[in-house]
Amino acid sequence: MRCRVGFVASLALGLIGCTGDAPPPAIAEHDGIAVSDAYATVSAAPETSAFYCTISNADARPDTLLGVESSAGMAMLHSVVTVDGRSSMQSVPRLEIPSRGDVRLRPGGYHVMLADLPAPLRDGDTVEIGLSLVRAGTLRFRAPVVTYTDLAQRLEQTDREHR
Ligand SMILES: [Cu+2]
Repeated sequence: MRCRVGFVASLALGLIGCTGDAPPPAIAEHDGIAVSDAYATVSAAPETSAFYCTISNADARPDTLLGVESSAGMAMLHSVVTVDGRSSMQSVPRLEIPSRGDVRLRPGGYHVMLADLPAPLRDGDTVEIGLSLVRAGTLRFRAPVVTYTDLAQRLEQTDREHR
């Protein structure tokens, strides 16, 4: 068990309990593929935002993410590439989710770009996201919109507990 701080207190308060090595709770699950840590961020520019999550594969076979859809604007899978100290975003046509492994969409790496938003995303909003995979099909779920500070804290917490 990796949790050191306030196990009993957390349980008593109904906060995030210590889960040891268990994966974070999935908000969508099908055919071995599970989505957790799903958050969209408050729009930094009026018409764009980003979505992050963890995609886990409990199956012995890999799967492939082929497409993303969103109730808010147009969704595109991107990665960040750095060449000569300069970072830019690149479109990613397909992303393999390894067998018995996971892919983490995180700031500075893979992310879903939300563009052409009809209105800026605000703290407390919810977006509907669909992830289409070759084997598992399309997983649809809702993700809360949080500030970048909140996002960083939440992801840091789960990544620390589930390395
Ligand atoms: Cu992007």
